[in-house]
Parts: sequence; C-alpha cells; structure tokens
Amino acid sequence: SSYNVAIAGVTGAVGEIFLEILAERKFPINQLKLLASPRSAGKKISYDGKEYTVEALSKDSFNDVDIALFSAGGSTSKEFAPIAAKAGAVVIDNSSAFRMDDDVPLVVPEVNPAAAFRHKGIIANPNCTTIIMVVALKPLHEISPIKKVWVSSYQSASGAGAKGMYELQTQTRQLVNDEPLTIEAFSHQLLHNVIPHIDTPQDNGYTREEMKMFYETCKIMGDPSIKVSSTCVRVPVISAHSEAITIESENPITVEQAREALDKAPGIRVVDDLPNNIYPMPLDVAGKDDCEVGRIRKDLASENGLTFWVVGDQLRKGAALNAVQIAELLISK
Ligand code: A2P
Ligand code: 11C
Repeated sequence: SSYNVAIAGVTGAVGEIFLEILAERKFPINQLKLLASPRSAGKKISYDGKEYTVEALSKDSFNDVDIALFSAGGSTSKEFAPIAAKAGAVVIDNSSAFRMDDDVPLVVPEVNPAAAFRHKGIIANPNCTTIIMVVALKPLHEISPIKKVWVSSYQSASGAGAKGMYELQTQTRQLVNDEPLTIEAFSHQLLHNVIPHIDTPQDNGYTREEMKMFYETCKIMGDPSIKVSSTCVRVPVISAHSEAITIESENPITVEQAREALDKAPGIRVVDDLPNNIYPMPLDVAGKDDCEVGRIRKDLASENGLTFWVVGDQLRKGAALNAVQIAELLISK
C-alpha cells in the first residue's frame, strides 16, 4: 500500500532533504502535500518528476494525511502537530517541542525502535547532535553500561537552518570582496571563528542545546542514570556535525571490543586509520547516510574510559533520514 504524506517546512534546510530521502528510498507515497509559511505559498517544487505547489500550512492541511513530517520550528509544531494528529495523521516532529513529553516517544531506529509503536499520534525526532552520538553509544552500552559521557561538538552552520548555511556562504563572499560581513543568524561572525554557544543560555551555565543532549540521551537509551556533560560549539563548516566523545563505562571496554561492536552496528561505519591520515571528517561525511567513527582509543584520564570521534550528516541522520526511518518502521508493521 502507499500513504498520503505531508511535509511541513518543505522549503527549509531539513525540508529539502526530506524530499531527497523519500525519493532515494522510494517511500510508498500516494499523495504528497508540501507545506510551508504563507511566504512560500505558490512556489513550485518537483518530486519524482512531478511538479508540486507549496501550500501555506493551515489547520485544514491534514485532512486525509497518513504521515506528517514536521520541520518548521518549535512554535509551528506546537500549534499544528496536535491538529494533524487529531485529524488522524501520525506526526514525526523534528522540533524540540514534544521530545520530553511522557506520552511522546523519542526515537532513533537503531537504538529504541520499539518505542515508536507506543505513539499517540506524535513521535519526536531527537536533536541532531544527540542522534549522531547515540548511534555510536548504543553498541558500546551493550558491551558494558555507559555511566558518564563528556562530549564537545563541532556543529555546522546548516544546523541553524537554511539561513545559517547562507550566512556562512555570504560571509565568505563578503570577505573576499572586502565588504562588511552580515551577522544575523549567529551571535557572532562564524567565518574564521568558532562560537561556543548554541541555543538559549540556561541558569546552570549550560545552553539549551547542551541540556537537550543531557535529557534526550537518557530517554532514547532507556537509562536515566547516564550523565552527559557537553559543550556545543558552532564551527564554520557548511554541513555535518562532529563530536569528540569520552565515555566511562561500568567495566572497561577495549579498543578492539569497541571497533568490533561499532563495525557490526547499523547506521555507523568505522573509519579509523590514524597513521594513514584516515578518520571521519565533515567534508567526507556530508551527504552520506551512515555516521562515521574514528580515533578510537583508551582514555588516558579515566580507568574505564574510551575516547573517540564521530561525524554525521545532521540534515540526514540527524534529522530527515531518522524521521523517514521512523516512518518506514511504522509502515513495516
Ligand atoms: P518558509 O520558507 O516559507 O519560511 P529552516 O529550518 O531552514 O529555517 O526552515 C524552516 C521551515 O519552516 C521553512 O520551510 C519555513 O517556511 C517553515 N516555516 C517557518 N515558519 C512557519 C510557519 N509559521 N508556518 C509554516 N511553516 C513555517
Ligand atoms: C543546531 N542542533 O545545530 C541544532 C539544530 O533541537 O532540533 C537542531 C535543534 C533541535 O543548531
């Protein structure tokens, strides 16, 4: 059978990749509805050789929709996801609006696929940085339970949406032309810089992005005892997020055990040959579905510690691909 699919936020950075991934994976679509803000209404977008007209998202957008993929920001999701669910659609929501709600599953298919089937109309897609990390943590957690995680992220400009990606490109051009740089999408100039600040500051000195990693990791892994301390950093890269991760597990995990488990795990590939300059990098991982892990080594500061480097395309596995995989999981039953 095939399904009526709606995409809310189709003109955005993730929205565009939704279309790419649905087409690549030949998702069984009956009718396709493309939704964005009134600014984009009337715009033409082609999918699978056919031209579609973007419609303004409204409360009437979801009649006869089976699956609604949302990536139009938190406030749009808060308003329209419950309306879509009430109209009978299953919403897979890429925003942070519902992730920590008790009756909303937070799903990474490689980690907690069963949770998807407990939905009540809305399933949340985790934060991109969290998804890329847990794909690597899960096979290690099965060797010995992970107790603590320290992570620094190197997040690309497109994580902030289309406007973030364009701002980095614009700044590059402006610098070459000796023009003043436009600074709107980020709190500082991103070109030739790194900015240790993603999302809203919290009272505890962390940012909201860092606290998403703290809470979401426990919910996805199904283990409230894992402690995640992170520093989330924006770097002048167009696409793909990188993460330097140190874990401390109940019992030591050897480099050999880690490699073997990660090699076998779905959604991740070991790319690890330091003497030959081989390790994951955003330029190589952008556009790929699998996350890549390298630089796997025994941590020098912790008895039961392991340190490694993970890179994932955050618009794919970190967002659109993960959401489409959830949809595939649902229709497989
Ligand atoms: P539009 O392009 O019409 O503004 P990004 O994450 O790249 O910033 O993209 C955000 C997406 O969410 C875009 O498709 C944008 O549409 C859409 N969007 C933003 N605000 C609204 C809204 N109020 N209603 C519907 N879609 C929205
Ligand atoms: C970024 N990770 O790179 C953010 C974007 O909670 O889904 C995604 C925010 C979220 O800016």
